Amino acid sequence: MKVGIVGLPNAGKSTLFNALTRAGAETGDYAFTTIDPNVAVVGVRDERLERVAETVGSSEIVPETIEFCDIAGLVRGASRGEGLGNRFLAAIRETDAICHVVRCHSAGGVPHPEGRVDPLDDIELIETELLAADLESAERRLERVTKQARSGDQGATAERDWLERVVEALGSGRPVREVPAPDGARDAPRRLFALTSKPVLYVANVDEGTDEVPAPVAEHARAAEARAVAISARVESELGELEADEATEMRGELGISESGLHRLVHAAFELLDLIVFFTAGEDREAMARSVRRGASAYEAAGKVHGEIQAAFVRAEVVGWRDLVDAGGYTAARDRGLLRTEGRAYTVADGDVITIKV
Ligand SMILES: Nc1nc2c(ncn2[C@@H]2O[C@H](COP(=O)(O)OP(=O)(O)OP(=O)(O)O)[C@@H](O)[C@H]2O)c(=O)[nH]1
Ligand SMILES: [Mg+2]
Repeated sequence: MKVGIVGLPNAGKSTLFNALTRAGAETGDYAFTTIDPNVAVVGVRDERLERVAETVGSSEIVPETIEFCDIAGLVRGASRGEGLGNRFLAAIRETDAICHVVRCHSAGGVPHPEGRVDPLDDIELIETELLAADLESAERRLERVTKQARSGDQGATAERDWLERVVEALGSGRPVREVPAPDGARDAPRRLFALTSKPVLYVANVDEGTDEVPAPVAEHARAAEARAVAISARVESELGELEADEATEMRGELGISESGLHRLVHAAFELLDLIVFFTAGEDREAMARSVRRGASAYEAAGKVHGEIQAAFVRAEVVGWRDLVDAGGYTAARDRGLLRTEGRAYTVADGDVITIKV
């Protein structure tokens, strides 16, 4: 899973990125601290996987990963070349989701590029720039596809018709995700790499000590069928520098129940409608992989390895908690908790799957 981080300069994008990745990207209280994109891959900590690994005696834990890409801030008029322009958006064209960081904290020492803190206005400003960037690329693509359509290519004709509707929607302020692709051009959205076709997760960068998304941001997210989480990027990045038990103690003192990062990752999985399954064995690695909700055991096998998928005979499946409670595979089998399933089995979140080849 790849996630691109957008927002105004000084919104806290790199601070959040560092908290997520511990990658040590440069942050600063001036606009355009980030110029070149920062990219880092992080393992998603999953306690269930740790318990499974312990139960079956795995040699190593291999978590699912997410790649985060932190780019320069967008300013009003970026599409017309203001600030650093919008070319750096190309770095996040191929991501699966957008994480939109919105400044909601009121720390006086951090200048706001518009000179005031107004989360909803900021969101609209950024979204206007994303629409403008998509309009530019949709117009370019439309020109190319129109030429192809002249030769009578049916796919190109369907894509052209779709792009015409896309250009019209973008021009009137509607995102690409609101223009469904017709049957004849199913692949067209993928080829456009539109930013406004991606699901959005709003991160409200709030004052420390709060963990509520400001109402206007929450409402905006709801209307857009997006998700929103409140995080203090600064607190999370400071906690990220502590040892795990120190951080837990600090969280207790600050009254933050669950790690903001955990909530963010959780929300990203929900946003993308992903679930997690595990594979684990004695003296082998214990691994977590995500699949879309509703995926079959056969698709899950493909996430593990192409060869394993090709050789799929059956799957042995047990819920992670059943496995842990039983104390191992043999006991789980004796209790009738370990089931044999075929390729078509629909994977459930938290399944531990052994693919038999
Ligand atoms: N008080 C407070 N300050 C924060 C918070 N998050 C970020 N900051 C500060 O805001 C400033 C800007 O943060 P950055 O993470 O560099 O912002 P950015 O969005 O990456 O900015 P550009 O790279 O310039 O686009 C830094 O001085 C941070 O320490 C927060 O949650 N609370
Ligand atoms: Mg930055």
